[in-house]
Amino acid sequence: MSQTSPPYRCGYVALVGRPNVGKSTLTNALIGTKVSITSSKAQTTRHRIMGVLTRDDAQFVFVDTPGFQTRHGGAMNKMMNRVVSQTLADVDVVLFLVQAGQWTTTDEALLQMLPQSAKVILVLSKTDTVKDKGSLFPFTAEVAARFNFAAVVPVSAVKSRQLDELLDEIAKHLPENEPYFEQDMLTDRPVRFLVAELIREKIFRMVGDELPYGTTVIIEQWDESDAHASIGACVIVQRDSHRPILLGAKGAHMKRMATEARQDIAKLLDKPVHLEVYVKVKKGWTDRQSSLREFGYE
Ligand SMILES: Nc1nc2c(ncn2[C@@H]2O[C@H](COP(=O)(O)OP(=O)(O)OP(=O)(O)O)[C@@H](O)[C@H]2O)c(=O)[nH]1
Ligand SMILES: [Mg+2]
Repeated sequence: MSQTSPPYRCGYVALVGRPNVGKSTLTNALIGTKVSITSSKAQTTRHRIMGVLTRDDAQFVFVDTPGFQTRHGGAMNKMMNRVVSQTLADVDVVLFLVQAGQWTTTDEALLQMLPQSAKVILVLSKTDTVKDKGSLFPFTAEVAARFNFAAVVPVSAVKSRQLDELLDEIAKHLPENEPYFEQDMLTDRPVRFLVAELIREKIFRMVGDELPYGTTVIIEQWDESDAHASIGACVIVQRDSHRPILLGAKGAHMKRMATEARQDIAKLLDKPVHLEVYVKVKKGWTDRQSSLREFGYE
């Protein structure tokens, strides 16, 4: 770096917001790679997931978080909310996502938790869904008046609108630091985790509302050579009655989900994949701390 170039910036940037507001889609769009799964169902993300973007002038360490919610109790939901509050305490910049034109009591609750210690940028998400753009001005002014936001940026992750503007705005507020990670680092999550998540994503996307919340995926077998990978994954459900729903008639439903997951995994690993998926019942696992730990939840 020459004497005259501006100092390099690097820091942690959390994405927080109510379930389904578009945090994971935005994380993936900002770094340009899929590190976090997405679906139209609320509470898709369950872990803190890091995604790194390295530019010439700055390195952004994004931290995608579970949707913060105030409606459900249970060990799993408490754990997910805890991830949000712990992440907020530990970052340089916060992206507070609010869906353009929609303000809810959950947004209000999260607003109360925003730290004074970090720079908070108000991000209005899914602007492509708003037909009357003019209506966004009063909405934006009203939300912007509720907190000392460092900036307000409307975006559409799906249409890639305003993403560079958002990155430039974030970069201004990152501390001066040398990059924390190698340039080719994309996430801190091991590839096995990403594979389990891709399978969970298909379940979230392809089954009805009653099932995904009591479901998790464990990788039980992994054989990989240069040319090929053979993976065995177990889907844990919390009720006997969930097994036939997941499998579908003659296993057709599960077969479809496994096929879609296998295609994504083959792309991720860049080689052909043989994927076997089976189902086990573990009653009430989402309410037990010990099961959460056993299945890799923090
Ligand atoms: N039209 C439109 N849809 C979007 C946009 N961003 C996200 N979505 C959709 O909104 C839904 C939720 O997106 P996610 O990225 O999974 O939301 P999230 O905030 O991570 O949700 P949780 O992990 O459940 O808290 C998905 O169906 C996305 O395709 C956007 O910019 N425009
Ligand atoms: Mg998410």
